[in-house]
Amino acid sequence: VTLERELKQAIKDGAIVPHYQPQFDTENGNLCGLEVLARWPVEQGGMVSPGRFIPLAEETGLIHPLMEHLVDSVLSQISQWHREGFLVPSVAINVSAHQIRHHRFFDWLFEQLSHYDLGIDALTVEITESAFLLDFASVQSILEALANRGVRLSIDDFGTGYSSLSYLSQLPFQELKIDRAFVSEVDSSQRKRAVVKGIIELARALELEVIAEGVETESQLSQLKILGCDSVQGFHLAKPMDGTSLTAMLPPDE
Ligand code: G
Ligand code: G
Ligand code: G
Ligand code: MN
Ligand code: NA
Repeated sequence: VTLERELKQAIKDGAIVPHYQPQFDTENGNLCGLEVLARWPVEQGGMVSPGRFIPLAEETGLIHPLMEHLVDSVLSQISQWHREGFLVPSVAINVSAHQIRHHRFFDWLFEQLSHYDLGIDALTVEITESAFLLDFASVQSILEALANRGVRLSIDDFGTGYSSLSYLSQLPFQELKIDRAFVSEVDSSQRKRAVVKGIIELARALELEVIAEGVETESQLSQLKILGCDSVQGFHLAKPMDGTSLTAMLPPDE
């Protein structure tokens, strides 16, 4: 109850802030995307883990004001970067299974994009694979409506959802994110490597771009390049950082 009250207050105070983790093109090493990760800094340089407050926010319905606050900060940051002359790659936001059923969130999102004079291509929406386990038909129709409006959809944590692969061909994703559980052993386990290879082949057959998350070593990175992964994200390349630090990584928009 205390943490819930503190979370509510933190949302109200704007104390939960977006951090951005860079994503890199494996072919040329260029920055090709950013993933927004919510951070709740507390006194003495500490952080409340999102692994704690995101599930709490979902249980209590606070995920709605939390995400509205976060996305508003992100759009404001993107539009500031544009004004400063930077080229900003697509920025991925995590949308939970809970929230995706909440139609108002997307209506609100489209309004905010036009408020900030940003195109829909400014954002990518990441949806975790387990979101489809609940109610495939309704998630499918929501995703189709979003895709029809031009939203770039990415399937997050791929490989962990224990769901049938047949759904993948029935959903309008543009990108597949290989879960770090596979990435962490891509260079040490033949079996994990075979799984990653299979996921990439599947993605190719379905014309999806493939990103690997949780890349922590040079050896993982080189295996992923050999296997043909399009892009990579992980501590080895860059950690999530606040908007000010991220600015230094953006190229000029020429
Ligand atoms: O940043 P970190 O890996 O600690 O995040 C832990 C979990 O919290 C991850 O599953 C991540 O997807 C989730 N998470 C982080 N930021 C957000 C957010 O803004 N919205 C949602 N729905 N989940 C988030
Ligand atoms: O669930 P989702 O994939 O959105 O969560 C991303 C989470 O992974 C974030 O909490 C982020 O901080 C974390 N993360 C990012 N890069 C790495 C990495 O290289 N290794 C590990 N272990 N976690 C990472
Ligand atoms: O060299 P530069 O500062 O632009 O690199 C930014 C980040 O990209 C660094 O963290 C670096 O490790 C990573 N990086 C450098 N070369 C490559 C590459 O060939 N492929 C990928 N995916 N990342 C790279
Ligand atoms: Mn994610
Ligand atoms: Na993930």
